[in-house]
Amino acid sequence: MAIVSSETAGGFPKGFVWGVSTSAYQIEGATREDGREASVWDTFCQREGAVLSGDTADVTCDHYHRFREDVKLMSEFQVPAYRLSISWPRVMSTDSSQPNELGLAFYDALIDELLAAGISPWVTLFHWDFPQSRHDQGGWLNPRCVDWFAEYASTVVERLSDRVTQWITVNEPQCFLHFGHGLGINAPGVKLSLADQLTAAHHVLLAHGRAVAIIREHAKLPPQVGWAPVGITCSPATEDRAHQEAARRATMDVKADNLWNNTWFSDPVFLGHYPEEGLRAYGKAAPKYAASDMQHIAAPLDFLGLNIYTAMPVESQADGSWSEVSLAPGTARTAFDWPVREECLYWGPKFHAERYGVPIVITENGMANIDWPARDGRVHDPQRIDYLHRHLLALHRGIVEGVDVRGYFHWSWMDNFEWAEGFRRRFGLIYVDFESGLRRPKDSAAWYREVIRSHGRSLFTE
Ligand code: IFM
Repeated sequence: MAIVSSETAGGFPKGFVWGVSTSAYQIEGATREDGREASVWDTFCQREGAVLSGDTADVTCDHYHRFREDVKLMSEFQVPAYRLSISWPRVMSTDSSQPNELGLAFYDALIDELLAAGISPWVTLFHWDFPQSRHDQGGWLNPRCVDWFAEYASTVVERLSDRVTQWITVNEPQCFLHFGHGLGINAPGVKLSLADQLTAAHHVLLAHGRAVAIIREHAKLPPQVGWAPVGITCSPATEDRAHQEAARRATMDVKADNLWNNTWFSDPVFLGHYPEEGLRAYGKAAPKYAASDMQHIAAPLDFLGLNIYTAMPVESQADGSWSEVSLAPGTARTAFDWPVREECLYWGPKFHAERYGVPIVITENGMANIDWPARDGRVHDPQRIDYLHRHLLALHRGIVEGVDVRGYFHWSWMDNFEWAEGFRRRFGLIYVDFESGLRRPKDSAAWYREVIRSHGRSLFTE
């Protein structure tokens, strides 16, 4: 990854990467084509009441058939980098241990199309679509899942690493473990005990480490490797030192009853051990493991990807503890009810960079909205533009102060299947009519093009 220079005044550092993100399951559709195996999400979508309005991703954006059109649109909007994910059940055959040639051919064609358009592909190996057949064999709870993931990762690296240099192993382990294996409200929809969730999490960490080793050893071009946990962020109520310290501690805290935290995941990856607070909080539920596991998990990374959407304000208490601060009535919220708190892109990267000492890439940030085509046929989304503007300025502030942030990927390039929330709310810069498949760039797409074109300078002229 190019070293970012300190020329930040009025713009972003040289080499800073602008991009957009999607994931395979959310956009591809074609769930039963060309030998694709069933994913746990296909099964989950069939479960009565599991997904809002009974929506499924059988077609979603139909990107599998329309990827050329999508890449062309990206090129028209001058997108330099595109973060996509590979569908594991699409590229491994029904017994999940043999490559599926047709699935791989799809990604070959997609990567070729991107490169021909001058767009750099950032490939995520696992963004939640786990093969159903592997889940039936125990899924992430079965220690063999590490080998299964290694087979899959080797297949993808062997096939794509002559053209792909940017790799992300796993997206948001907190989400698919907490929501999918703890609360059971995302696929695979199981409710494991805390101890079992932590065992599954340990296997995910090992699978991540194996994938890093595979990429480093087998990539045909020099790779850059990272991973993309959810960057759960707390912000200080005011910039008073004590509140800043409270926010830092709250951001790195571990709650005893769930896996929704940063450090249980990123401490092993970057520091080679589970956090003390986590071991204390989880007590007997914490996994037992071989000492050598941590060496594999802590395989060095080039960057930490952070998916950050909001922040929870906290304040310091007289006894040194921290507490949540209630938001003012009427605080701006997105269509997901997530508070609009742009300071998340200042404090989140800063706290993580200070703790882990690695370059940061914002791998996701954006907002859900209820967008629709207006009578003039265009999709006006001033709230998304304002959300982005605020967040990019907050990110810039950290960069000026020395936080090493190397890139920003907007979530999402286009409206898509928002997991258990179906299609009702939209995250895209491109509006998708899910009946006809028609794409319409929203106003925010044109606005973001200007940010990209000016390398962030336009943020300071409006
Ligand atoms: O759509 C998701 C994505 O798949 C993972 N991160 C959060 C996004 C918005 O909810």
